[in-house]
Amino acid sequence: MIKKVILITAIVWSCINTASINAQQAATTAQKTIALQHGAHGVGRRRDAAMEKWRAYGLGQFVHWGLYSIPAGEWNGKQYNGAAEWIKSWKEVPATTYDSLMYQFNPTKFNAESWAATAKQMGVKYVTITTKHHDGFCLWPSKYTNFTVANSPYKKDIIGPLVKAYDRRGIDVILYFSIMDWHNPDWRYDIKTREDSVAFDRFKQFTRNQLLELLTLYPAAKGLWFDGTWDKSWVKQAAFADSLEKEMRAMRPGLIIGSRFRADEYGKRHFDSNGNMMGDYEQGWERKIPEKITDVHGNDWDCVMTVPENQWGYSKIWKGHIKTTDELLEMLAKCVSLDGNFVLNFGPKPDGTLRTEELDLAKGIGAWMDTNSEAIYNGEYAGLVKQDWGYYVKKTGTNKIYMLVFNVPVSGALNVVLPSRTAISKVYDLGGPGLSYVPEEIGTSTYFIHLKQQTFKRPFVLVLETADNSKNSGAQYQKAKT
Ligand code: K80
Repeated sequence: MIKKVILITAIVWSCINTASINAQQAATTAQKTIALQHGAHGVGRRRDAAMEKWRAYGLGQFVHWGLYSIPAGEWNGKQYNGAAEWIKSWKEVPATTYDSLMYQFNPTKFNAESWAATAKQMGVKYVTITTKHHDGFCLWPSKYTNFTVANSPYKKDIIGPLVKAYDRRGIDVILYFSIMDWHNPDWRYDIKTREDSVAFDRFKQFTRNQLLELLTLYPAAKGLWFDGTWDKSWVKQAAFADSLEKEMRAMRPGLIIGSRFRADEYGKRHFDSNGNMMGDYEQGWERKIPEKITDVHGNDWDCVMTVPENQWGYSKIWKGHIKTTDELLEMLAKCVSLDGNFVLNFGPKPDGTLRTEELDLAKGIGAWMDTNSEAIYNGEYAGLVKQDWGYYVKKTGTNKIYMLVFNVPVSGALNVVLPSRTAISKVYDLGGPGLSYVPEEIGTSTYFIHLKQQTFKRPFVLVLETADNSKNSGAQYQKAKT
């Protein structure tokens, strides 16, 4: 029997509006909370060093690599309409023929050091790498299946050298792992019969073995990124998944796991039946970005993004709109301004090299980061009213507010509204040493920063250094009586 308890939760929201930016409004809501065996393990953000570091990353890289890079979205000359890494699920592709792609996997030009160098130059602080995607092919020599890189012509482990190369450059590694496995005969979408249940029990042990194997083989990896966890078969495993999660966390203190790993006993995913997030950060922002701070409910989160509309694995042809460097930078700015990290996907080619388009984007983003990364690393929601020119980012423990400017108004004047009693002591451009501005005060804590030119080729960052103005009343602006 489920014991029902009533909890009165007092939630204090910081209320942000133009009239009173710092106004705090206390709202008290009564919430019904049910006792859960397999719900969230904690409420609120993790404050340990590993998670504080994760929170400060700002920019990350995703890597989708596997057998699917060989067909690259094409089978017998026909184009697959879905994402390239899903090609095995296409009716045109016989499952066994797909699996025999293992005998063609020979990335002779693969160089972990060169991938890591590209990522470093781009300015990423973490990388998420597919160890096993839905097709079940393992990029590490797992001893629990023959379907691994060890049985390909390449033979060598891919994950080990990548972990080493990235880690050596100070880029944290997260291991992507798909629970859904199209190769393992014990995988089921649902469990309906006794036979299904027996098979899936074997599958659960296989999954546990592989995960513990990954954590043992790659002790430098900081976290696990789960995918393929939405099917009924897995959703029904609340107790098993919960105990496996505890086992992994005990094995690796500080381990970071997103909200996509397990469901609670009522089948609720990401957020348990009481609305509390299961895992350390919200994994719901795949190819989408929140609009406003209230959308993220005070949680940690990251957004994983593709360059074309929806291709993760290497696809020979990129159809539709291809995102530009500046569009991606704007997404990065928006994510950081809303307390999230932005993770850009790369789909390496079957020979082990990165495609030119991705190398160019990495270069472009890296060049911008060289000048402006100060506004990205350790950046967080600034609590200011958003303006049309772009995004504010605040830096914890400093008096700095960054203005990431993407849209310059025809007036050339950037509007800034600060909390009352906050003055601007200095304004300067990160990209122009010596390029500074004297803001014009146009109202109470309201300023115009008049730019010195009207055309800008790239997004840029202005730093506002703020000072406490409580003693200096400054100009008195009259309020209208309405
Ligand atoms: C799986 C299922 C759907 C409906 C959409 C995407 C995915 C996988 N998650 C991404 C991170 C990719 O790995 C994609 O194949």
